[in-house]
Amino acid sequence: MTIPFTPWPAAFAERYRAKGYWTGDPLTDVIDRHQGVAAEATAILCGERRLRYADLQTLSLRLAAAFRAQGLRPGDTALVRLPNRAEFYLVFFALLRCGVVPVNALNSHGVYELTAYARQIEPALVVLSAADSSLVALMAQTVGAERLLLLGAPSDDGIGGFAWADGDALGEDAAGPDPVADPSGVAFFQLSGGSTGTPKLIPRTHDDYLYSVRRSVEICGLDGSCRFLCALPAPHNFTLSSPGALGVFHAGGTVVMAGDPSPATCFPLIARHRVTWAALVPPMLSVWLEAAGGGGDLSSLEVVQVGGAKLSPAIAERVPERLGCRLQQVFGMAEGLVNYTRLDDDPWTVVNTQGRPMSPDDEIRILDAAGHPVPPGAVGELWTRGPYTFRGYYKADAHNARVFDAEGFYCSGDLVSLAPGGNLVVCGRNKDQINRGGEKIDAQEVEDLLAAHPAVSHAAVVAMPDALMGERSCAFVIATPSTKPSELRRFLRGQGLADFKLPDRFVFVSDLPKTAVGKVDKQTLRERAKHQSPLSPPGRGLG
Ligand code: AMP
Ligand code: DBH
Repeated sequence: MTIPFTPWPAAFAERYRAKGYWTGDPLTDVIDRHQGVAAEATAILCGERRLRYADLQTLSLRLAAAFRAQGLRPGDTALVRLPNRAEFYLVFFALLRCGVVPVNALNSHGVYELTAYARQIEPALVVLSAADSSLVALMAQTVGAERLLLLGAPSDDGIGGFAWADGDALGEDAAGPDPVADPSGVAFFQLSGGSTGTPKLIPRTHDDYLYSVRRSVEICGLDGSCRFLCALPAPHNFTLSSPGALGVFHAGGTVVMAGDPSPATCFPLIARHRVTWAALVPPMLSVWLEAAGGGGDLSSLEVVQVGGAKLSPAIAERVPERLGCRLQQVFGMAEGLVNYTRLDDDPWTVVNTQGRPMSPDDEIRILDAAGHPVPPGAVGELWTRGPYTFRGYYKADAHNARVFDAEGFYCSGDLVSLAPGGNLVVCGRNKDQINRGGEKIDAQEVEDLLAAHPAVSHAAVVAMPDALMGERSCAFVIATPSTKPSELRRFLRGQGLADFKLPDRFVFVSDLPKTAVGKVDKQTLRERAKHQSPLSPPGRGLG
């Protein structure tokens, strides 16, 4: 059985192969290519544990054998939600080896998101932290305890921390040789920020994802000396592949796991392990810049990458002096296209632009509302296609018909302009989404959940500007007079919605402004939201 997905047309696939982008290698190649002496190098530092490439290979093979012994087969799917620990990669590579296709949910995702993903993929396996008891209870009902793998306390023996929820130990018997993965098929599902009310899944193939990783490594000039701090959530496309942990593995470097991106957690890790690279979202960069003067040896840092949300030039400018390293801006999307400022770009480009596409075969169009190219330098909507940009969301035909044109270009919903040198400047967005410090909130998703509250007759969620986070979320709500924000927050939490999606501000109104065609006028609400102050500042974006 294989996972259905929208393939690239044959002529494109042929071209991408002929140009050497798609090599026909499985994604596990990023670790398996290190054999002999090279396999002795340190792949992961996680707490007090050190995993060599040889360990990563052996342990993921053992875990793959345990999955097969449990009856998992190629074409099955898995739902995984793990914290930033080495085991995340062990599970990921083990699943790739068996041809089991995972959704790697963020650790901030709750019951609501996991249920939505499970509904779409009908997982044959769920992997969770044993500590997440409410999720464990729910998922035990969904897949059965014998298909629910739980991660407990770290164990020296690498996979000793795992056990099946029914109490069985991991099977040791290899149920036959590894099946050979079809590299042109789906390796895993990446997550979309979404803007339509239902979390969307992005099928990524071995061929396309491995190319994006290899090309990222090339552009960033990574080699075995790289020590990369994985401080944002490990499954995020940025931290996984731009060049992220997979890029560092490919280059033979070391990934240092951080539980969260705060200076309190990260600065001691940077000093202790002589970290050279880090990837951050803009709010975290601001916090790092503030904390950098207060001690902590950051002298090993060579490059800090910033992406996920727009970085203001005023903050970008301070990086070299405050952190003593170079800045790289990264404008990417889980759907594919990734733009980088190059390490040898002039300072103006690095500070003021979000970089340019990484592949010579990334095609971009900047179009006005009527679908015509805008004049050079003007703002328009970004459309793209290329060797690692997907051709369709999973099981979402109606939505795909709206966001792809007849030539296979994907509409990112970002408003951009073209700067000198082919660099893009992100100027805004044309999708119903809030970008809260790199964490994307689908407005409709929150609106639908709010509208399910008996006291609420209508809700509209929009972004409001915020000095630290870039944006926070503001919900305009028509509700019965005594309704309190705390009650609505409790209600959303009760439905298992991720915390970062809870509106930062509630504004109760008697009416919502409408456009000429009778839709809620979000532009007017965004203007009104600019004058609201957030109630509480929980969290600092992705992490
Ligand atoms: P997702 O679809 O959830 O992977 O989110 C991708 C979106 O994040 C992009 O379409 C942009 O809206 C936003 N994004 C990512 N990186 C940047 C950046 N460097 N500057 C501005 N927006 C960004
Ligand atoms: O925000 C993103 O999705 C993102 C940011 C930077 C991304 O997917 C990426 C780099 O690959």
